[in-house]
Amino acid sequence: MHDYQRELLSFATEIGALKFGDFTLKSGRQSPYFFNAGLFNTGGRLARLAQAYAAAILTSGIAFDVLYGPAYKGIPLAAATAVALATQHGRETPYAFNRKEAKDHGEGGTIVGTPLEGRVLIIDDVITAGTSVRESVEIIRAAGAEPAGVVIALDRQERGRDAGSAVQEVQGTYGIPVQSILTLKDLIAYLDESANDQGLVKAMQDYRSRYGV
Ligand code: OMP
Repeated sequence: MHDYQRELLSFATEIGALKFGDFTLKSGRQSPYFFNAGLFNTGGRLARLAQAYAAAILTSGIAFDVLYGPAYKGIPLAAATAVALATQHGRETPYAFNRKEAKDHGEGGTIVGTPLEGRVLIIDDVITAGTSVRESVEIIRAAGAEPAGVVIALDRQERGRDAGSAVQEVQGTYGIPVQSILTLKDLIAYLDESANDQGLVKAMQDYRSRYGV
């Protein structure tokens, strides 16, 4: 694991953005853990999350022209990561996001920020089944731009609609890379070395055997 991954993992646990217990997911699956990106809800917290995204983007080497954050949760992620790339890495990065409702007055349209042109990198919080990413790809293509890849905080490494993981499906269907800051595998390795709770490690491993790839 890179330092930025380890740092995010321990910080997310500290602020309760990464929680262990019993959670029902969008897919209906019962999960022993949940990652809530919405809890990076202060300037300092968001700055730390954005630093990790910026590091993951630079590590991935994905070439892109515009950073795109899907409404609603992707909006602060795109904005804050564009700030981190500019102020910490000297990379001036245009960013955009969508409105959920089209606007018929003023500047109109559904895209706010820089126009969606060229290679567009999607930034989102978590991929479980990949529903949110599919919607973003359609919006980008409808604007005449091309998706360049996806960067997420957590890849839960779960089966999607077929036998492969949702991330593999996105990579295969659209031919674009998906870079995650953390994966379920990282979480299990971290718990295994840092927590004294072997019951939790086992619950995570069981979940992975049941729904993972
Ligand atoms: P997909 O759109 O099916 O890939 O599911 C991803 C979404 O699930 C995220 O954008 C969240 O709304 C939600 N989610 C989390 O935020 N954290 C988790 O640990 C798990 C989920 C989830 O419900 O699967």
